[in-house]
Amino acid sequence: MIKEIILPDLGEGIDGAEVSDVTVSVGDVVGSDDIILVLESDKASMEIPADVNGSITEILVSAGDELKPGHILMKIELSGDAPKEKVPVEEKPQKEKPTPEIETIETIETIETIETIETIETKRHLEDLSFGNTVFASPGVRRLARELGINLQVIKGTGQKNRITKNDLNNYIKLQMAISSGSIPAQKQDVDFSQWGEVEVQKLTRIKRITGQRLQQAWQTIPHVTQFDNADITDLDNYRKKLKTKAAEQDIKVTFLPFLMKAVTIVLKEMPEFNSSLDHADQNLVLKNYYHLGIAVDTPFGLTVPVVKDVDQKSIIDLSSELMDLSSRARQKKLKPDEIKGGTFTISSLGGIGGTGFSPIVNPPEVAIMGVSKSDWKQVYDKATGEFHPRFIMPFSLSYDHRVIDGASAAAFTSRFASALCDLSYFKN
Ligand code: CAO
Repeated sequence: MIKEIILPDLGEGIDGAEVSDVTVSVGDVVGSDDIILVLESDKASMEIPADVNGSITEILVSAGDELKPGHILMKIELSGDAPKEKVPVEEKPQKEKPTPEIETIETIETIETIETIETIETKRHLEDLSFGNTVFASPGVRRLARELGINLQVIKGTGQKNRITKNDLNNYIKLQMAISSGSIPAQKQDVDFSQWGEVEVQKLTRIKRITGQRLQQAWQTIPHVTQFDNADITDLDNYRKKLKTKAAEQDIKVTFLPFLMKAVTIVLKEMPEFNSSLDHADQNLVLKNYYHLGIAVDTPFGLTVPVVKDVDQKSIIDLSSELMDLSSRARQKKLKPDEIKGGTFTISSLGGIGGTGFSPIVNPPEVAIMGVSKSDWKQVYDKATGEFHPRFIMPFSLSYDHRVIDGASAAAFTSRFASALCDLSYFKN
């Protein structure tokens, strides 16, 4: 029996990937775990297994092809054990959101047919002020342009005698909306920097290009606020040192990160809106009862965010060893698609590098992200004794989507997180 091998769903936010290597040829006999294809997506290089046993009869893709989930990759003559048929995951049809574009068209129609209540004097004054005599446009077009603060002189008319039609205005509005939402980049001028000195041109990696687009979109569409705070991790540092020495015997490196992850899940359980997403229409909050943390990893190809699942159910040692594995495979582009999806909250730690604070960008569809900076010894005043004591202080920040989270909740979150780091009982099992 001949079966088609189909590209599975590649994970959250990945709607396509490029074939970087086809690792089999027609006639090859493969097992279900054998890799038949290597893809490069925005976040990682992904190895696609055959998923069935058999002999390849036809290869329908080649290096350089851009693929989307559902694409037929190869045909295979099945053999041996019955294939592990996977139930295809059907994409739920996205409900159409009324787009501002449609609303704009309706507004234009309405304005053209309904008399406004502006006085004639006001109209005349505004028309003289804004548009002068060189622009030809109907009163309806002028009125809408005036309401939206659009100077008609910047629009090229396509009607008779260069008259600006309703369509011209409409197209101009659509273009401006696309530019401001980031879907069309504003036109940039190519600058010849070599006129001022020697230059070198480096091609951006695919991960950098796509991450850049996603960051820009997140920055433009999410109203960000960042809350800064400090945590006293003196006792935690002592405890970590002991655990680190013990874990080193098993070749496991215990850094601060697993403790931070554990403490974050404690606070997420207490404040569930931080572990949520807005639905597609921005009308409902989807609260998640699982705690999968994305961890930003710096790789030679750019930023990658593998996801550690069910952090609340894992020990510090389990988390440490999982972090070592995920960050090392991220740096070799060896993450699997399901290892970079399903995150509910992200931590970006620059604590091993330096800095006193930064404001990370929320990783959609999540609504909050924590940024961790390098801890340092500080003299802290003890009100009870009236003395200063050296304490190990970790600066951290929380950027959040202000549509979902209020400033007061964010301040409560960071305070609670700081206090959780002082309670070592959370980390002892
Ligand atoms: N304060 C003081 N020391 C810290 C610290 C902190 N907040 N965080 C880490 N350290 C220490 C570690 O404990 C370790 O020291 P020891 O060897 O004595 O234990 C050292 O710094 C190096 O840690 P690390 O960076 O190797 O390990 P980590 O678990 O802290 O982080 C990883 C792992 C993968 C997150 C990190 O290597 C990385 O890639 N960070 C960059 C993430 C990034 O680029 N974010 C920016 C994204 S833009 O928003």
